[in-house]
Amino acid sequence: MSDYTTTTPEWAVQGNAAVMSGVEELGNINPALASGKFKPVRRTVLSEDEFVDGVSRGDRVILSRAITLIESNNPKHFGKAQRVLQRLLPKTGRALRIGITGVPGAGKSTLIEAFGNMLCDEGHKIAVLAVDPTSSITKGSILGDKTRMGTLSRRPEAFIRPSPAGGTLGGVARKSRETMLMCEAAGYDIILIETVGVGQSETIVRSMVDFFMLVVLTGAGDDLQGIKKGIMELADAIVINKADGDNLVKAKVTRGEYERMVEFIRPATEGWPTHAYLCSAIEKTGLAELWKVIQVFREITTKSGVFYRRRDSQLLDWMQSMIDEHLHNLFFGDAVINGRMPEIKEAVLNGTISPTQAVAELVKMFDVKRAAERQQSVLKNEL
Ligand SMILES: Nc1nc2c(ncn2[C@@H]2O[C@H](COP(=O)(O)OP(=O)(O)OP(=O)(O)O)[C@@H](O)[C@H]2O)c(=O)[nH]1
Ligand SMILES: [Mg+2]
Repeated sequence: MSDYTTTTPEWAVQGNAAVMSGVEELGNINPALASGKFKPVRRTVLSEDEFVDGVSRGDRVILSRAITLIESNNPKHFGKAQRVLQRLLPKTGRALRIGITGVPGAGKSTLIEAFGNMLCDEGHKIAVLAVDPTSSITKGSILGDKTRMGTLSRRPEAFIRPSPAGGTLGGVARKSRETMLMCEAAGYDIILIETVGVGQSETIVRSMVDFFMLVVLTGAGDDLQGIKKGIMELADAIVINKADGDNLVKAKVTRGEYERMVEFIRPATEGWPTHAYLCSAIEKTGLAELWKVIQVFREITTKSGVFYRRRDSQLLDWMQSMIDEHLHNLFFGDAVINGRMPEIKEAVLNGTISPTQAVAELVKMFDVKRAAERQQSVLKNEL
């Protein structure tokens, strides 16, 4: 099969390599190319076998390309990506998946850098991913955060990948999950996923990970109001970062306040009480303790069965949400439905028919099989 990246210029792929190695800005490469100084190099097409073998061997360049294939919106790449992933599935599921959310500037990236380095020192292989549904505009927060992950991005044991620019929320969720699986198949045993705590991205990440932490700042008074109670209910740990220098005393007070708050909140994980912890990503304090907490969490929840029960329900929820989105797109993307919708809406507003009757009529008009045929290529893009 020769359907992959025959025309992808070298710099487009180097964009990812640059993030991993922390060598050059993407922006430094484009102008040179535009000026005609360098000719774009045509990449060889990798076969399904080469993808599977390369990822299994932990080849970072091939892993990067496999993720690009997963992220591609070209329907031709979709089938190939799925076949590669299918073959790699037996190698997935062994990593510990950790999500990190928090307000902008809380120190998530700095914490990941310090925490990731510590884990690499202990012999782990770390994959750092980002989920940022707005990344088509910002080009992925991690790209901008490269300076905060400078040392981690240069380590051979670490692999850093910016958020997919998926378009739809469902697209970003699917691509992020499959990217995580690819990294697991490549041998990364700890996956760290950063997301800004806005919109629905934290819910997406919670539904992908085993352990979820909320990074907050000191000065609880203002902060607590800025943090949605809903986010606290998703967290297995609340990490008060920047507990250093003059801030330390304040951080301890903040910790007490969060401790009192979580008493009134249902824990995110059955049998695991959420607590607040102090750390400083800059001074690298509290990180070893945090890691200990996560290990105890894994031990307890594995023993109780909650760990793998959550994984199972995450898989089924994922499938369910894709079915929902699929059917939604099929229905609302259907030409017949679209054609009749204005007049039916009008009839509802006029009081000629009830909303219930309107739905019954629309559903009667909806020919699933024909709509599916019409929508097939569109759906492949959006899945
Ligand atoms: N004093 C102190 N400053 C810190 C600490 N951690 C992060 N910072 C600083 O806080 C600022 C924001 O840090 P980031 O790691 O970019 O925060 P973030 O949560 O990833 O931000 P977004 O990606 O924009 O959401 C930077 O200037 C860091 O140097 C810490 O432990 N102590
Ligand atoms: Mg960040």
